[in-house]
Amino acid sequence: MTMTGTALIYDEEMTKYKLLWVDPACKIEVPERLTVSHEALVKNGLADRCVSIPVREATDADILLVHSEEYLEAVKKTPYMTLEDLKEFTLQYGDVYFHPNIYHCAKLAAGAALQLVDGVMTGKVRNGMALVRPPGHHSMRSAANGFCVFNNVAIAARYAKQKYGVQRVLIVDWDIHHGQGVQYCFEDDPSVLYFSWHRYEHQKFWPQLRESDYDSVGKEKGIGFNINVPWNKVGMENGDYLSVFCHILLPVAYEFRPDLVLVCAGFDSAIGDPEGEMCATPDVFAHLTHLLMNLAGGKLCAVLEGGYNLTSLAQSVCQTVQTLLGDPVPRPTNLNSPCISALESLQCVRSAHKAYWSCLKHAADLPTSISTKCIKLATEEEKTGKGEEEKGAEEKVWPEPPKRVTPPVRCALVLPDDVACPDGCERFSSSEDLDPLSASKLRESFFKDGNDSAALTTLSNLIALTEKMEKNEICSGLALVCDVTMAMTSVVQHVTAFPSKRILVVCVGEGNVPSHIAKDRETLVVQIGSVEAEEQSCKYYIPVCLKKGCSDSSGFMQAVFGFLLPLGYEYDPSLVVLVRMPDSGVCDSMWQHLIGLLQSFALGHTLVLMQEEDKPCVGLTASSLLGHPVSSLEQLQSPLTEDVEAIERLRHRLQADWKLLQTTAPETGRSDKH
Ligand code: X5A
Ligand code: ZN
Repeated sequence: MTMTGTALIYDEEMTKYKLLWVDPACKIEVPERLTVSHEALVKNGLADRCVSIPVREATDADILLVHSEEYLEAVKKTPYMTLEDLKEFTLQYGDVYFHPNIYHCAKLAAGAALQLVDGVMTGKVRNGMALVRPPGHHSMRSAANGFCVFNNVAIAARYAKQKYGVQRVLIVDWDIHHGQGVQYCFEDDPSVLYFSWHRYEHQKFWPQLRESDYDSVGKEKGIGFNINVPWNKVGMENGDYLSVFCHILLPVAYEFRPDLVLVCAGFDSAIGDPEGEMCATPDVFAHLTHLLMNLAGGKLCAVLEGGYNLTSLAQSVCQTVQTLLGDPVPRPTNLNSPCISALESLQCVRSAHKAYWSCLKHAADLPTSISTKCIKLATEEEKTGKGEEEKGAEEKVWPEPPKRVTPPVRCALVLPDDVACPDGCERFSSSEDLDPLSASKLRESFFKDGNDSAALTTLSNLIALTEKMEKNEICSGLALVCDVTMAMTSVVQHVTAFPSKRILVVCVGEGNVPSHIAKDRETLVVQIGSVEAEEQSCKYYIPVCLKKGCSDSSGFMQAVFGFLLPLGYEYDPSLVVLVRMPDSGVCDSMWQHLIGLLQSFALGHTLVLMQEEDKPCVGLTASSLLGHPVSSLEQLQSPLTEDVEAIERLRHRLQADWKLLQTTAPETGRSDKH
């Protein structure tokens, strides 16, 4: 088991079928979707960095894990059909076409997903992506649908359970269409959690199913294990997507504790796509991928579904694969507040699932006005004829995502000489002395008596390290110091002396944060612990108070997903300083997950400050800074009611300033404007 490396599965053969007649519904599903995606990976040097795994044909037994014998036998005949027969055969299904070579390609597409599962489950690679055609998530037990022939991801999930005894599989479907085939396959199965967001427009958008709405939560034993997030407007942006991840998917996924994550990786949810008509930019997929990468010990398999704007598709595929490879994620771009319609969906989903997930137990109820009023508005809008075609017609333009550069040093440590430097990291000690001005400032602030030269050296190393991080010569850092508060203070003072530098300080555990840091708007301080100072919170000092402190994992995760991540995204720091207060009580795996998640910000520039007695944690901290997979948390209990209530009070107070904290739609003016 190496658990490193990223698989790429691709075979040109899957470009060798196409639409042979005129059908406006199917003309966007072209072979170039695959060639441009693959060429972009090659051109960006990403294909070369992946472990290439060959495709195989899925066997009958594999396909029968999901599909009926009658259906398989029918599809088997298609290679021998005449054009007329193929057209006729196609007619019994919705929005799909057949070709003499599609059966072969469909076997390869499903087989590619299985090869990927094999690679990840045997530990040959950590994660990977399969570039396939035809896609899979619309196909049903006995029907092709929506360009899909066999349900690649559903087959992969059943296969993983059968062959590897995987107990829980999370399927994240970020394609812009509802993967109804996946939903039907697993709706009564609690071992597979299916999450899908999709353009819905109150059932006006294809496939126009009642059961794609938020209230289809699964059935029988599988109740609660089907999560639908309907988008009732087009034009959703990065902020809408990330908000759903923070407030729905991530808390539920961490509570579910999957052993394997499968992604129905459709990129028709990206800007420029003629089907989705959404406005999320390709770099958002770096974030979506990154946020899922420490679930299931890092075992993530992404399988291509839709994506019909060739430019947007290729860029999005590159962002996804580059993130799987472990490169630092870009700063979030175009991050606006979630729109009202997105907030309505968010609120509906959270309320529909509150009975099934303890992380959502205290979610707001649904005001009865939402669903009914929305439908009314939708109809009115139709009458006024606010032309959807008009909106779709304007060609979207967006800048190409900037090249993502990985600093030569991934993780550097400032350590006392007697502490060994972990593998893969560099021990940092500044070659140059601190400039005289900074040195005298430090001496003045902390060493009035001027005798602790070891501590002064540590602090000046720390500052030199921070400077190298700013220059992007070093990605992340870790320092073991004798006083974390002093170290935090000197780093903050130094960095905020430069204009446009913004620090997100995350304090884990108790301990006073000096008030000048707390009040400074160049720093956002979020403190998680049994901090008593609830009333003192202001826009830039946010204490999230937990009765039992950081040892309470469920409360802690509630704070991380519901507060820290949305705040971090909205603040968009240039540096994250993570301070581990002495006796914080945080458990090792939660600490590691926190580090992984914080690397969503500031190009991965995270500086961890720990006090010397936390020396035993240096290794696992460095490992997470290097991006190594983290093992799952132990089972989460219900968060304490009083904690959740305190958190909700804080949310209400802060959401006027921090829009990504919102989990409900405002009471008035619903959904009439994007
Ligand atoms: C895989 C996928 C879309 C089908 C749209 C048909 N299918 N109108 O994106
Ligand atoms: Zn799609």
